[in-house]
Order: sequence, then structure tokens, then C-alpha cells
Amino acid sequence: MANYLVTGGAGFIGSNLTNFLAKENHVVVVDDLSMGKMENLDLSANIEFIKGSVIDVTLMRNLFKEKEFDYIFHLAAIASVADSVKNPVQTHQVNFDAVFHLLELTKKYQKMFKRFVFSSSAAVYGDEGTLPKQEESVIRPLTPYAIDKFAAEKFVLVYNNLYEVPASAVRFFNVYGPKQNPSSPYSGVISIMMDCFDKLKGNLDAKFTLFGDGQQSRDFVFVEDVIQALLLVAKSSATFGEVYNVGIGQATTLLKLIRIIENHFGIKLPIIYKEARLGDIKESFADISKLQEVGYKPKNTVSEGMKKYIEYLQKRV
Ligand code: UD2
Repeated sequence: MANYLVTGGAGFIGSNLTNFLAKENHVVVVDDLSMGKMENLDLSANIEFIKGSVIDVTLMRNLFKEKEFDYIFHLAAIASVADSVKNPVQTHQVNFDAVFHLLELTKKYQKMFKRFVFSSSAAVYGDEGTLPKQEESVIRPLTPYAIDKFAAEKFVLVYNNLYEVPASAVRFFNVYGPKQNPSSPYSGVISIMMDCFDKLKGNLDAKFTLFGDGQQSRDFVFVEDVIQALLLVAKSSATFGEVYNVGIGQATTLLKLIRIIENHFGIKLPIIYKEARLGDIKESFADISKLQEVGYKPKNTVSEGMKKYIEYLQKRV
């Protein structure tokens, strides 16, 4: 049994990772439940839940003094780009300061430690047009969210290179799957679509607002493949001080996505077309060859991932 710390472990990606790890390991989850939910966790003897924020310096210091971790997955963040634009100071505390502080605590207290894995975002690439995005592509962060992710990512790698804190980082493309919270208009587009389908299934009225012409595309990656990526990065000896794109390496347009989901559900999605969002990126997808070199094989095409996601939702009802 290894000891894991998953910050943001009750959130979308964090809870999927925690539930997976807890089958065979001890997992400490720190989450302030601002976006995450307790019910996302399969609470078992192997999960120790601490309600608190990663910006609580005393809480985190005590935790790091008290426990020896083998691995830390830092997933806690204010995930909304829109929130970072509205409240840059508050989001900076969570998305940057907390990371910096955790690195210092790791350096100071974690002596037998194996790896710190930081979750960054494809947002760091901004609107520069070269595709697919390689880890060394132009970085053009356009929002406080993206700047914080990039700066934190760089500190993580520098702590590996200069201070012997074993650390790596990943840049998530568009992650989808069970437990993604659809509550904000800026939630992941798939979670919003699924919420609409869920309502339609229950004979409720629901319409999906499509911003733009639907030809914009994204690299949608199923959360199971993201977990595969996180574990590979945490455990490979080739990944120290490195950053990796996490996607499936394919772009899917929103119109195609809608068709895939309609086919799975056998229901048509009523669509309201609106102007494209300001600053919306037309196309984005990852070059995943660097991650493939350490053994990553995405197992789910968008259609396969959506099938599993829909089966999960149907089982839940
Ligand atoms: C993703 C990330 C964001 C940031 C950004 C960097 C998510 C949820 N967001 O934004 O945090 O990292 O990448 O580039 O992972 N759309 C609709 N209707 C809706 C919602 C969205 O048409 O109700 C469109 C939206 O305008 C965009 C596409 O769907 O063209 C994808 O939107 P998204 O918010 O899921 O993801 P993205 O790539 O814009």
C-alpha cells in the first residue's frame, strides 16, 4: 500500500483518481468542497477526507509534518477561466500561491517522497494557431488562469531540477466523464450537453446553447485515460522535471460530438445557436507523442468514452 495525497480529491478528476487509487492504496483527500462533492467519493477505509483549502497554510503544514506521502497529485484549483478573469487575486492564491507553498512543504517535510504531479492546462497555449500543440509550442497564456497554471508548472519543474523535489506536470486538454459538475455555463461542454440529455430523458424541457457554428473542435479525453496518464507520469523514471500533454491526439468538432451523443441516446438535442464566445479558440488538439513514449495509450475514442459515460449515467438512475 502506498500513501497518496490528492488535493481537490472530491472534484471531477480528483475523485475519479482517488476512487481508483483507494482500491489498493491509502489516499488522503484535501478538498474544500467549493466545486467537489463528498458523494463523488466511494468512502472506504482507504480514503481519509479532510475538508479544507489548500490555501490554509496551517492545515497544510500540519498535514505535511504528520504524514509521509509517496505521491502527491495536486488537482485542487479554481478551474473556471471566467472566475479567474473576474477575481484574479483570489484565483491566484489558489492556482499559484498554494502550489508554491506545497512545493516548499514537500521539500521540507517529505523525505521518502516519490513524486509531485501538478495538473496544468492546455490553456497555457492560448490562441497561437500551430497544431497539434506540442509541449514546446509557443506558450501564450491569455487569462489569469492560464498565467497561473504556466507559472506554477514552471515552479514545479524548477523544484525538481534545483531542489530535488521529484516532480512532473501535465497539461490537460478537454477532459470529460462521470462526476463532472455541469453547474456553471463555463463547465465543460460535454457535462452541459449530458445535463440537457438527462433532462430530455426525464421528459423535461432542455435546450443546448451552441456558441458559434459548431465547427470548433477540441481534443476530448475521457477521464479514465487521464488517470492512466497521471499514473504513468507519476511512476516513470523518464518523467522527472518534464511536462506532458494529456489528450487523445484527435480533434472532434462540437457538431460531431452532438451526433455521437444523439446516436447513443437515440434522442435529438434541441439547439439554440448563439454568437461564438469572445476569445473562443477554433481548433485545439494535442500532440501526445511525448506521453506515448512513456507508455501512454489512450483507450477511448470520443465515441467509446461517451458510451461509457452514458452507461454510467443510466446505471445511476
Ligand atoms: C477549455 C477549458 C478551460 C481552458 C480552455 C483553454 C474546460 C471546461 N474548459 O475551455 O478551462 O483550459 O480550455 O483553452 O475544460 N460551448 C458551447 N455551449 C456551451 C458550453 C461551451 O457551445 O454551453 C462551446 C464553447 O464555446 C467552446 C466549446 O464548446 O467552443 C468547448 O467549450 P469548453 O468550455 O468545454 O472548453 P474550452 O476548450 O473552451
